[in-house]
Amino acid sequence: MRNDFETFFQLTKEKLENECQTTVDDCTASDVYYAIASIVKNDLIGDWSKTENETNNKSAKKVCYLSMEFLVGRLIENNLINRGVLNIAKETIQELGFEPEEVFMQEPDAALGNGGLGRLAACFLDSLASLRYPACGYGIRYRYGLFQQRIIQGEQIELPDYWLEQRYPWEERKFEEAVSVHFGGTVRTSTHEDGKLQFDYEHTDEVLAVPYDIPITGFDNEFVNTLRLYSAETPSPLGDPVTCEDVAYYHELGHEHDITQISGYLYPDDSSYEGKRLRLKQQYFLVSASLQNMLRSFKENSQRTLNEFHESFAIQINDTHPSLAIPELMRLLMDQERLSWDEAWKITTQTFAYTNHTTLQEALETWPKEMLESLLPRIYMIIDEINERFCQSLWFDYPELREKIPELAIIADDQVKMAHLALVGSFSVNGVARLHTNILKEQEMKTFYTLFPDRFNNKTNGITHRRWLLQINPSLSSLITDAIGPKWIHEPQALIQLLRYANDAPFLQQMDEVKRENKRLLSEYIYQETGMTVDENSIFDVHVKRLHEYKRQLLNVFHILHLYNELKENPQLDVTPRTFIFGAKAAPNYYLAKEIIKFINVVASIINNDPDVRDKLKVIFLENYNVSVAERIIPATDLSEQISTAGKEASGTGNMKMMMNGAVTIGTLDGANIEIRDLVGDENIFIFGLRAEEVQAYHNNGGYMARDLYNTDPRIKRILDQMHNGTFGREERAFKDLYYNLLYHNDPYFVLKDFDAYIETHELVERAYRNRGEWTQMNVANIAYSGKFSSDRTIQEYASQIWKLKPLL
Ligand code: F58
Repeated sequence: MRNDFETFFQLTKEKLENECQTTVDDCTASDVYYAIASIVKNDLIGDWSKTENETNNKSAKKVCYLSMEFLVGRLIENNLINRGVLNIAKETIQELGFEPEEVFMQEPDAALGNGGLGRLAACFLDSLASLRYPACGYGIRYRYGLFQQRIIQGEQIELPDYWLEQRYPWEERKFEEAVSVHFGGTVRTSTHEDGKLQFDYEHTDEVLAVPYDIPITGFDNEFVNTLRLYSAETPSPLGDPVTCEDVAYYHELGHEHDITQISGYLYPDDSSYEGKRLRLKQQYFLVSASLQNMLRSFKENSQRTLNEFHESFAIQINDTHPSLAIPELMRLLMDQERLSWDEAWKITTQTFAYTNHTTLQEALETWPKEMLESLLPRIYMIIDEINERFCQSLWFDYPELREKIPELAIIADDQVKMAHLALVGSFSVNGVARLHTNILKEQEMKTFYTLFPDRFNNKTNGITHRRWLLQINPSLSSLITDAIGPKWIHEPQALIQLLRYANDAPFLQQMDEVKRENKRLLSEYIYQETGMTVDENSIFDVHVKRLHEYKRQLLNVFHILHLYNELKENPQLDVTPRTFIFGAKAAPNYYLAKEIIKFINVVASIINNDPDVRDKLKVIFLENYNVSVAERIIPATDLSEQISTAGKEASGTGNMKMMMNGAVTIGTLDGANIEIRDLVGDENIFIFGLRAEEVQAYHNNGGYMARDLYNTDPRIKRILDQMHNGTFGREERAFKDLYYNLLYHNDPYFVLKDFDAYIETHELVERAYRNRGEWTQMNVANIAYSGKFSSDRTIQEYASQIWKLKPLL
């Protein structure tokens, strides 16, 4: 595309007329959005097929990223930046009488993920394309993304997220590449003419997996990868496209509903893992369709033999959710391609790599044996055989581990343990931050680590600095580029050069102004969303992430209440004004998490309406936290709350996004916070609280009594009593369950234990913030050292150390 305004404007005009049936005078923001998306799509389509053809022609190895979640958010601005036309698109929009933001907002925020795990997958796709690695993301095209959250009288209400209501311009339906996925039925065993066993499946339910492809553009290159999302549809009995009669026929059987449910909605829960049949169906649907697609493409395009499949594909499984891919590849290689078990196993175990994202026991997936066996009989047979062979090898090759076999087995107590399947069937298993990987090796997966020491490796997470700095914080990005040149956009480690400016007063002054402006913009948004005005000079103290007890939003609220109580007692107290900003969704069935949301909102309403503290404290809960809301909040953050119970947050990625935008972290030594601290040094971060080893020691040996703290620390007693005696709710029972959990269940996430250290550390924050010059220096240091947390670095490590993948130049 010619990158000049005239051409772009002319193209937009033509699109409006030809595709939107409107004119430059009558068009709406939505028309302009579709017109511009269409220009970008046309512009990239040639590069898209070129990328695919080149990958095939050069027999280049490709990585396939299998994930139940891709939290992509909006693509329009990202694509305009990547294709180098953002500024002329903005000019065009303004010429047509609209604000760019108004037009970009027309795109639905694709919320096909819950949080960090899904967003990581999206950042990885961005880096893969930007670094020219052949790659494909495989996921599900959920008709409903993560629920939309409304807060009504302080409580979370979930509404369906029907994001496909209007046409989604980025996707391409590829019906000709649809494949069938089979569920249920029975397996008949016989002897094939080649003398090997033959497995035939009878009376199965067939589901059609129809791919929808989304282009993933690289930054400032002509590289375009694919995100392939599968939709579940009813197959036509004749194998032809579905007709009206077929639909009626299936409808009658209630079939269609069951089938389309498979890509119906995204599951929002990891507070406890319950075997849900529909989720199991989703997982198999995803992996079966993806693997059939890979095999088909391999046979069509590759000169290699099947034994070399792993030279063409590396498959990364994002947590255990897609781990049925392991038995599925075995099935396809044996039953369809007629390879022997040993041949198939060799290929499979050279192909798969598994990433773990959690050590929370309750979040580890297991499936009831009967459920798996009845839904996927052949897959169950294969898992059973993998398990049998694994246990045999333990028995014969590791006699010292014999007593551990029940603990290590894939199938035990009538449950199938997906993490064990993933560990046995992959050549690599990685954690997502140094501490997390060490916990896997030394605690959670200790015996597996002694068995397979070479499989374990760490890949500290990263985020794409192009979206999370360049796109969302244009004024800071310009300031950085003016100071150190544009190299950082391609090589984020170059941000380190900003250290040269750490003592440059005019630069620090400009940094401060940028932050102020970003805070002003966020204040406007807060006003628009909540009707609340906030003090732009206050500390913007931000806690945004999924709501989970281990993330300890409750600890944050206790700090707020502590300040409130202090101010009520002594209204003259000299505190720097603070605006506490929360954003969080709770899984709909996670009762305590929803109570915490309610608690935050009740505390907010008391504080915000109390004239005694109104100028000093404000508490804002922004509803429906999602990628787009994060994009507004992060550039305006002063203080980044990363206060999980040590050992529980695998990595965290919000911590990285905030750091990269200059925020200073208050956090525990958990996940990637540790690596942030290692880089910026203790002088540029506020660390407090129990360490992971201490938390573990309390778990193992006891020795912590929450009640003792209640009895000895009057600040804690005051807050808990308020929670319990109705101060924060008219109902007699208000927040008693949170209270009971702390006192009677002995504070499982050590909120009270870390309270004192947290309060003290916040006092240090306040002191530091008052010294504007020093605070801004901390901001600079955080940005300067954030290069390591670019997903480009993470992807280069995966590519060279796990996938053995080369960029296509
Ligand atoms: C997150 N997991 C980790 N899970 O909590 C976070 O520390 C890490 O940085 C991130 O992965 C990326 O590695 C996470 O987001 C989920 O969203 C669950 C997935 C399964 C359904 C319930 C939510």
